[in-house]
Amino acid sequence: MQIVSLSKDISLKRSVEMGNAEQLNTVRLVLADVKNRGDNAIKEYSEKWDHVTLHNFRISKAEIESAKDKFDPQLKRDLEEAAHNIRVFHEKQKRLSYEVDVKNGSFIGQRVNPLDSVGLYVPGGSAAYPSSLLMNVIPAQVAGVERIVIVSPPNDQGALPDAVLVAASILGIEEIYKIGGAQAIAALAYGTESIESVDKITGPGNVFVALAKREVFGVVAIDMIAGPSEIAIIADETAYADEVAADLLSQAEHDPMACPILLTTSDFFAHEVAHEVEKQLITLPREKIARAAVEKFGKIYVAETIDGIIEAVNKLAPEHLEIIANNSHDIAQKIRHAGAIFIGRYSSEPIGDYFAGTNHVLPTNSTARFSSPLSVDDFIKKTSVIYYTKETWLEHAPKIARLARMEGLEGHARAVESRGWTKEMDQS
Ligand code: HSO
Ligand code: ZN
Repeated sequence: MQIVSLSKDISLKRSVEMGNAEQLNTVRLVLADVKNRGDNAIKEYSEKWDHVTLHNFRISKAEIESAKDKFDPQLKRDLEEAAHNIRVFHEKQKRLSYEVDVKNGSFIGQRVNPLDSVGLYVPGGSAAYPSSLLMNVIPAQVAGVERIVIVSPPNDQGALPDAVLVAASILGIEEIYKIGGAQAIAALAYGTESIESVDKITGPGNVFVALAKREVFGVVAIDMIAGPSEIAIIADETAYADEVAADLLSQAEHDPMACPILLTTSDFFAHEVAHEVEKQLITLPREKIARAAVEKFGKIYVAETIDGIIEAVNKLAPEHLEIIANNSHDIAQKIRHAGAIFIGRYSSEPIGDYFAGTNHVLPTNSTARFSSPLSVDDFIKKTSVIYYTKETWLEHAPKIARLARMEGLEGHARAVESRGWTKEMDQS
């Protein structure tokens, strides 16, 4: 891992491939085709890209039951405990509707309602993470979303991984379709003969899925478009080099474009960690992916002062930040921009990925400067409510009419006066 001294031009920005013109063209064609031809178009694209002939997209109860029967009971209990922790954490995010009294019995308010329906995209292949299913579905359930749909591309036997079906069934989700790619996004956005459209689409996917989500935005809502994983670790010589190296590799193994970085005030520790990363890479089953990330985007920054590191991290706004130093809590207090902060030696990043209860869908690419982890807020919306009684209307109509006329909007002024207001009533 490259060791450099910390400078001002530190950045997480990788030229993340967000699709080229040809891919965008393909996506637009698929979206239009599914919009026009519905199920038949989806069947054709599933044959072309997923190499399966589908008569029926929906996963049957029998398929879910058989996945459950084959599944390791210990793993099922682990998933259940993780789901419980995630639910407890997200319950705290629920928002209440409120009303503000205005005198004379009038009030204004904000009503909070869940979205009616959401669709979660679960990627296929080695990126099929049951943990991500929990992280997307549970906040939607806590928000009170009635209809939660899962789509996921089938393997060449036309099936979905048992772990995905078991995670879904633990949460009581039954509407699961084995379709993927841009055609699945089209089905969720526009609806087909057999799949009813949803109001919002969440979840990660490949470049075609990401492009399709961007294209249907406006017809439906979408969540963030998350980029490859990032981890920044602030550590001093009180940390253990092998543990810090292991944590850097935990995120490097996600993606060749992942970004693992260490920031330290100790040159000696920097060299120790670089050595450890090399040593551990050799035995990592996903060595190839992790090595690509480490070599291309991994860096160890050595800084003069811890304050310099804090400033750099606030600028970077990394997805994950670990702090393993002698005053970790004090440092954590000074961090304003990060997706999630893991404090101290025993808060290794995967704890957040799987189990603690916080959401692992986090802003990447420095967007933590202005956005937040996936939460219950992503599955609710608010409606404003206004109730004026006659007395309140009488008191304020002249002011409102004056403001409207100031903007040259006579129609607004007349509307508010139309309930019988006369000049004589204007005492204000
Ligand atoms: N670290 C990933 C989430 C994940 N990790 C899923 C393991 N499974 C998000 O950055
Ligand atoms: Zn992870």
